[in-house]
Amino acid sequence: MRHEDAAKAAVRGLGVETASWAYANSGTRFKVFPQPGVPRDPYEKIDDAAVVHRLTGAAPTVALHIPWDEVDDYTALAAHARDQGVRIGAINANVFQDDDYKLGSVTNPDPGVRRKATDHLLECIDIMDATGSKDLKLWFADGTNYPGQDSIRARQDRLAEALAETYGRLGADQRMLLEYKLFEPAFYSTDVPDWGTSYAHCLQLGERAQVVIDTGHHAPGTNIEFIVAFLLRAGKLGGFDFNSRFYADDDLMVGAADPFQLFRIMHEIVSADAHDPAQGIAFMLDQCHNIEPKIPAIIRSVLNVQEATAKAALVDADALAKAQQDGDVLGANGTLMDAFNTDVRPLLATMREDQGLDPDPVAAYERSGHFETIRDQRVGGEQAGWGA
Ligand code: AOS
Ligand code: ZN
Ligand code: ZN
Repeated sequence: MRHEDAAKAAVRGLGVETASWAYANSGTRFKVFPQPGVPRDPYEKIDDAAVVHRLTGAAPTVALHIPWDEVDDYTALAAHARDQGVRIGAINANVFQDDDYKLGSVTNPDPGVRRKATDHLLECIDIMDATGSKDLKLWFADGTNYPGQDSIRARQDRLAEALAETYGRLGADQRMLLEYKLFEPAFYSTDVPDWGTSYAHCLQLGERAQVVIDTGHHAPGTNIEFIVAFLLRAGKLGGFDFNSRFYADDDLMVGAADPFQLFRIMHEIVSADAHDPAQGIAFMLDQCHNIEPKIPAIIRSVLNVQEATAKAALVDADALAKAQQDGDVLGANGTLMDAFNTDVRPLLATMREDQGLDPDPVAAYERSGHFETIRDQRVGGEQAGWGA
């Protein structure tokens, strides 16, 4: 197969999961700037996700967040998604927005609070059963602010206990995806601060527990592609929360701050054939569009992931392997850079035309009239729950 055809095939197979909360209003701790036309309920978030999928052909699933997306009937919500041509992706648990969780959720020193938090995780699995979701995504805000505040070791024991109970409730075809984050909201110690901690817990839990890499959750300068390579080799990479950052957990559009980093990550993925949907890696967006229009920003993000994937698939693997074997440092690096420096936009435009899509999905959205419709129909849209 020609390299261009291989690149098109790699991109065509890749599904990017969008997040329900990215369609809703969001902001920083300082201010939420409401936008016209944002969804008023989970059904309308799914409608917007379906628009992104229809225009890109590449966003077949949408992640939910409980309780931000709480509804009476989850089976009906999943049926609505199917009618719109998308499916429910990961169920994101929320054990960080309740007064009881001031000192932690599943690692709280109070057993009653731990029970409440674990019950919420179990409830999320009920929702997975009802919606057909395969992934339970866990991010814990748990940690401490001051040395001596609590026992770091005891908190690990409590975490392991809650994870084990939750893991035991998973169905045979369901996974637990454990996310890590360096800091925030805890500032002294975080209970799942890094991939090593997440990996160790997942290893102990079993095969269906895997690590999620949120690209914004590392110290500056961290080599994220190393983490990708390590976890892939160990069979422990469950997926990504893609976004980009300039400082900390900025949740900006993936590929906006550092497209080269995204390319390096996708190079590790493509060189291990992990972009193949059969490998089960979830390519999710975890972003907030605070000042830019949301749907076009999400479309742009999907395209950014596609571009990085196409470039990664254009790497001349034979030439790279030979240069690496020969110890040809400049040759190997040059092979990688040739692919990164290729403008893949024309190639992706023809791929979309082959798929019967508009070659420019952002422009197609602007022309579609969707924004004008939702602006007029939806009054009083939702706040995601973030940055309130
Ligand atoms: C928090 O920083 C994490 O990135 C979470 O993945 C996510 O933003 C939150 O749980 C929304 O679901
Ligand atoms: Zn995340
Ligand atoms: Zn985050």
